[in-house]
Amino acid sequence: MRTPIIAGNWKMFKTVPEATDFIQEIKGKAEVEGVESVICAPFTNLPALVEAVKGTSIKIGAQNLHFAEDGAYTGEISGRMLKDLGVDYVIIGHSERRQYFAETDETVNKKVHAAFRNDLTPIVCVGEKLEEREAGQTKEVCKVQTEAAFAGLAKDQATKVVVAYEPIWAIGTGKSSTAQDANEVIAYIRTLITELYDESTANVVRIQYGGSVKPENVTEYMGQSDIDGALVGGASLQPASYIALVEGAK
Ligand code: G2H
Repeated sequence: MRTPIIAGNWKMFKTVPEATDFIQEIKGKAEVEGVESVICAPFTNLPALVEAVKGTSIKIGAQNLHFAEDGAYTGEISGRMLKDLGVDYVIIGHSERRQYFAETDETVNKKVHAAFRNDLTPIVCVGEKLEEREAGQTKEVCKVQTEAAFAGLAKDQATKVVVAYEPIWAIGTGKSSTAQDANEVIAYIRTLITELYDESTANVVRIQYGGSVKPENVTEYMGQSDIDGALVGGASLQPASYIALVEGAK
């Protein structure tokens, strides 16, 4: 009922030629019926990538946006600018942005609204730090972040949000959450959406797992009842590995 979604988060990797070569290599391969495939690339790559994926089912996303449409915000990029390029998705509130760039639950929510104003699909990241997990606060942290992200969204907007549950201690560390643990938290996030809206809304919201996902473990995550895909960093940077991830999400 929910279409699985694999999103590669390239973070601050790849020049334009590297990015377009990658698309040439995955064309026709990282295109599996019934799986949505999204590459979230640095801003500089986006125009070339939108062009490179024309005629394929691969979608392009950004990794951030500013919450205003335009204005005196040196160095920032707005949703209006992304839409103008032909971008479809945007990652919002990744833990690296929360940690290094002072992103807060409030700015995440403003950015989610900015995404919808510009007809972009937000991939909203939530997840706990290691000390929060060890203190038994995983669900509480996810609740606060999820409720803040969805604040003020109408039901039809809420159904389109993609949530990425990324326990911070599992990001880029090689330590992944077990599929069962990730599923338990993701099922909990779904109950939060039921409380905020209703069951039919919660049943269509796609919730990904993220944190050291690779071709070797993607099928285990995808086999869980509530996990609808993966947000993948390191393992999305090589064409063969990315293709295997999309195939593994079938
Ligand atoms: C988490 C993830 C991508 P990685 O940041 O969002 O990265 O797969 O390298 O842990």
